[in-house]
Amino acid sequence: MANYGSVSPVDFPIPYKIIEEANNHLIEKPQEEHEALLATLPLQPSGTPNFHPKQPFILYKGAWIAKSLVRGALAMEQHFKSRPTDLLLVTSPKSGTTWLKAMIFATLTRTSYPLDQHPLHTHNPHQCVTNLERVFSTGRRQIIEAIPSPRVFNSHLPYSVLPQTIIDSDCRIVYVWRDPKDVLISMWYFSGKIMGGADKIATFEEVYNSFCQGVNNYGPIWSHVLGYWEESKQRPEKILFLKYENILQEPVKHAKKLAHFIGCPYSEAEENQGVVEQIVELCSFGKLKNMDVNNNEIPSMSAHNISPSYFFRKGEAGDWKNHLTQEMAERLNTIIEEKFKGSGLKI
Ligand code: PPS
Repeated sequence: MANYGSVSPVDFPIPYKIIEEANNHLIEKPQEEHEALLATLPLQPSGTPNFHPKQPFILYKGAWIAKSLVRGALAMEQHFKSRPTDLLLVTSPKSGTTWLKAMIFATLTRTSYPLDQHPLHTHNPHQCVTNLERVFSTGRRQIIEAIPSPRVFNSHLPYSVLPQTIIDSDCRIVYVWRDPKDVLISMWYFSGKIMGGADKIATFEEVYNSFCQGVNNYGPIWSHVLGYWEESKQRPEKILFLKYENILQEPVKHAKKLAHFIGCPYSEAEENQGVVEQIVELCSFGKLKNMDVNNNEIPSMSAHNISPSYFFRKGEAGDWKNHLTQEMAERLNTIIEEKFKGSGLKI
């Protein structure tokens, strides 16, 4: 395999983990120059739960974000240089990030590897596509620069927090959102796994109430969705706006749409050979959930009490019906419908 320790020309993305391992000498001490600003930002209201007690949410440009990730966003604003060939997947957490990381990565690399030897068999989707604000918060900005084009990243940052370079450049954004009620349930279970029981920190009712107030990871969720929705209406060539439930319902149609948007549409020959269906299958919940790579421990994740298996739970639409009372569902729906009013968006 080529040496990815320096920028070498390739025409497909390399799993981020391989680049990081080849460039680990570039990791720096995280920047501390924004500490004064961080100290002035409002802390989450008392009584609102947070599953990372050492990482309170702070209010930055209208969004509740864990402190270290605001640090990452500030470092991105200062140092990140977007390239026109960059591709950014943006989601509110628990909205389909893992799935779309796999889909985007597999789509872009489909002619680079036989599908049965594809890197997704040996790398978790999060090792293929990394999160920008997280790597910037951990002193890895030089690694980001060392990645050969085309680069693929993900971010959970709201549109209002994206660095100007991303907004101004020709790079493209794929945005995925999901019924917030299912986001809440998915978040509850994920946090529970990390904490060895979510109710060690807060009751489900407390988490629900906080979510309804907009105080959750990168929340409020309605502002997150609306920010990208409004911009995608203005610049459809820049932002592809997708919904998790729609992809679940018609995966092949969405796989084609995605490939077209990211500049590598399926040829007629590929379609006739069933390549679209093969990519959809490779990235399907059932396939990824059962791969060894998504069940074995990964040291960098274990350090944060995360197992790759935590990213695969049910992979369905509507699990909220098993957890929310009708009253709870109606209250959250009403809040969101009110916020979405006039935008053309519906849950
Ligand atoms: S994270 O932490 O933000 O990266 O989490 P994210 O991947 O956005 O969300 C996790 C939920 O996505 C489901 N999932 C999938 N659904 C469909 N297809 C595939 N391939 C897939 N992979 C992960 C996962 O099960 C979580 O949803 P829930 O409702 O908890 O099952």
